Amino acid sequence: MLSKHIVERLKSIVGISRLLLSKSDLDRFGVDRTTIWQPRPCAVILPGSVEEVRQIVLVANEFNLAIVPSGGRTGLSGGAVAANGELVVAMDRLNQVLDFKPLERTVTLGAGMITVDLQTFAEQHNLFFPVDFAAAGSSQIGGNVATNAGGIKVIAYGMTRNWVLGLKVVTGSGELLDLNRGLVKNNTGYDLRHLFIGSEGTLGLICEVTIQLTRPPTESRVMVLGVSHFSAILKVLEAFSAQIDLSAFEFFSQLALEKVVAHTGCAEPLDTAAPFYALLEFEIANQDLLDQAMGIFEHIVEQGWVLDGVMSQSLSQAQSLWKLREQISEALRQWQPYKNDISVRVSSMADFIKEADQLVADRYADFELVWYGHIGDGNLHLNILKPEAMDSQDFVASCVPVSSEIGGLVARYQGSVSAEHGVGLLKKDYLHYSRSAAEIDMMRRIKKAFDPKGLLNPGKIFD
Ligand code: S2G
Ligand code: ZN
Repeated sequence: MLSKHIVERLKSIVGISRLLLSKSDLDRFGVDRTTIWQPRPCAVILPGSVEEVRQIVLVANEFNLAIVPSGGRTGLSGGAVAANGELVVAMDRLNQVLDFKPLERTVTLGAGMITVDLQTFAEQHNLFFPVDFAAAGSSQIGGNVATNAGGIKVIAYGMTRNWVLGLKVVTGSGELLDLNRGLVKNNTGYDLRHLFIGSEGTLGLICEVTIQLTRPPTESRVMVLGVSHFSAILKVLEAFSAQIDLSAFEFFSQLALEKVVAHTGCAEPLDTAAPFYALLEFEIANQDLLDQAMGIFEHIVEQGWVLDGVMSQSLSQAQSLWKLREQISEALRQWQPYKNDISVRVSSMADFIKEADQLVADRYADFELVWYGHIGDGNLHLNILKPEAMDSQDFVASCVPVSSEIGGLVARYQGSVSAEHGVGLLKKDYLHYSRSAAEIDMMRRIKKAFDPKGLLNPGKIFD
């Protein structure tokens, strides 16, 4: 509970209507898309400028008040959970386009801009922001930077990190840093912006972002292929990527498709069901590329890797096919899935999948498992569905030991226990499978430099 004095101090910065104290606001702003932790922030504050963010952080330092930075709260690892009386600093009001430089194809915007609004702004200026994922309609660009968001186009465009040319951040001690300021070339010591990208709000509050945009893709085609077995997916990836620059290479299991069809009413993509499906997208600059793609398709069918397939003939058909992949997460929500978001090097994927599939089939014999994800960049999502009648806490408790075994397997492949969703609270106990004790100690020392009192998102990533 905040003291009256602190409430007055905070109200004097943002104005009375921008300090929220009602239970409904605390519940709404105090949690992300995880369902494990109860939201218990002391208050929610919505600054209207970078200077107001700085003033809030200075007050927090004066009273040792912990802060949880908040964007769209679409995270899946508890990175935006405020369960211990923290002050939630919500960036929603910092949502304007501040500067657009057509010659550079760069745009500077407030951290609170919704991702899809940036995508739309780019399209309106015949440009393209190439980071895309299911939650883009409600996530904020500041949160995308803080979690180095990935999504469905990483195979061609990389993660959010690749598109950040400048950051204005307020550190945990209230210092304002204006990093890189949109420069393409700048070799003047450590590039501090890259420490903040992916830091999950533990080093500073991201207030403004300068983004590099790029040319829009030419006309593209989407294919959905029915694949005969898990490891054949990698054969299909090899066959296409040897000849064609892919914009996306996703996969999902038959069970994922069944859940999406039931949830959305979408039509099945193929007449014949298959154990797995590959969804790939590529630009067709000319007819030769289209012929090449058809030639590859005939080859992978002859090899027995693919049973059937469909290629989009229009933008709306491409969007319908993408919907089968993009709706998976939403379609699974009702089962409160326990999520594994893992990655290994693409060249190790075939061996890794064999071992992982065997491990989880044995250890999760009684649960429904849904495999899907961005297999083209080495990222697998494994969702364990909670049986309807099972208590949530018991379910999570039964998944934890298996997650440790999966973590051990990931470690053996020198992979990541959090490919794109971040560590937050959910993956803290598994961090050591992917980061050495020396690295984690170094991260603690870096945090000490930027947030000496440990006020920013305490308990996230590591203690
Ligand atoms: C995806 C979305 C989050 C989830 O669909 O690629 O990253 O539910 C996921 O796993
Ligand atoms: Zn994903």
